[in-house]
Amino acid sequence: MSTFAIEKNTRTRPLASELSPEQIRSTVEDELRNIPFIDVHTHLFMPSLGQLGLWGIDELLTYHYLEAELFRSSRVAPAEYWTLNKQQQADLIWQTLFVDNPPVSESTRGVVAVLNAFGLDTRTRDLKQAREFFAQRELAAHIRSVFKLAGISEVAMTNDPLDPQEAEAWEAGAAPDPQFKAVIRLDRLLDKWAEYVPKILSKGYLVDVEMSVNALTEVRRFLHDWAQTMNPVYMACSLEDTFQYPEDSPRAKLLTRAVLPACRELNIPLSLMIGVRRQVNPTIRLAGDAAGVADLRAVERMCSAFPDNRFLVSVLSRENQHELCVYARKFANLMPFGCWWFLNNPSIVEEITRERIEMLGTTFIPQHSDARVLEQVIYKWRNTRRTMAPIFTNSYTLLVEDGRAVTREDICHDIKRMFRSNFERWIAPDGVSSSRP
Ligand code: FIX
Ligand code: ZN
Repeated sequence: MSTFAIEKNTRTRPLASELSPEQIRSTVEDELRNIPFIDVHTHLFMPSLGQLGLWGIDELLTYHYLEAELFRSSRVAPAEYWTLNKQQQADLIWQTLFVDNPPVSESTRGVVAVLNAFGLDTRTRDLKQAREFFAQRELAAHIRSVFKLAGISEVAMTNDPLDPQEAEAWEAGAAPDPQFKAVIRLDRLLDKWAEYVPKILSKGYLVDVEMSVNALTEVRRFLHDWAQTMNPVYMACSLEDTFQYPEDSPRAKLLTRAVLPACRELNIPLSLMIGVRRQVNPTIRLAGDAAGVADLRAVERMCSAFPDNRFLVSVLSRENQHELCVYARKFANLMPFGCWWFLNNPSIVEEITRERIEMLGTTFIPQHSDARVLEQVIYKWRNTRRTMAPIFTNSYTLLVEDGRAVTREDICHDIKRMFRSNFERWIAPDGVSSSRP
């Protein structure tokens, strides 16, 4: 009961569908389970992109998150590990992280959850059963089954037009797939301009390392042409913790004079994922990136300077999260999303999500999976639902305590907004610059 004395009982007759505090938790859990989510950032690939798509037990176990954990528990040095083949690597990781030691970390427990979801032995000493299971799966049916288990309807991919293997597949006419939304990934263009000028020239775009006015126009044409091929829902780049904007760099010129204008012309958002410290330990390859506190004044300046652009922003440092919420209160063209990478752990997801709700209501996108291997969406979204349920329950309980009835329709509305329509409106052709319904 509220601690504030109510001068007079102004409550109107209770709503027929008004939830009691006890009913709120179960209703939140129901709606989290019933509503299919959109996964707004992954490294998954539609089946027509062929071998780029990763799935099955050996890919699950050689995920770079697990490789980082392996090197903390195994005497095998990275240099030796990289000489092993994929199955040998997976066997070593299974033995070290799952047999020799209980798999209690977020990423190891995730593999257990995937095996369990398919009714496979989670205490086995070898991978024979799992390998036989995945070997007999037909990919299209497997994808449908995985999406259903994960409670997702579609995912956004990460598509790099400067990746030779991927570009070739798209140029060969890879069939689009409504469950896999394309996203033009810009890291190579922005971070390795001089290195990729010859490649872009070879495709018929008159660019130059000095980045003449004409070159920038040609980059916009390059982006428009790839947008024609991929039909992207947004463009994206990851940026280091040292990212500054504006800055006197090829990256800033490309963002200002090519990428942001192209996004406006295509009416799609730009996703900025800020705070990575690239390759602090290159001996462990993809696992070698770390996190750093970024100067979010760069986000402030971009949102302010480009009011007609819509931004999706995720930051990698826990220390930047509160600041990002404050900026989202200042700029309606800024949509915070996800608990990225090293933040995707319940203890931190809880803190981030609570402060977002307290400051932004439901005008943000709580989570993305960042899945690199298909079946990871099963555990990443299961964990998200499990972590979010008490957070949302608390928010509605407080609302009832403070004097406003809550219904199932309210809860359904908010979950749909956070996990679907905030994104749909952000990428919509008639895109709005806020998440107003
Ligand atoms: O830049 C990104 O998209 C990051 O998510 C990846 O580079 C990173 O390796 C990852 O998969 C994190 O979950
Ligand atoms: Zn990613």
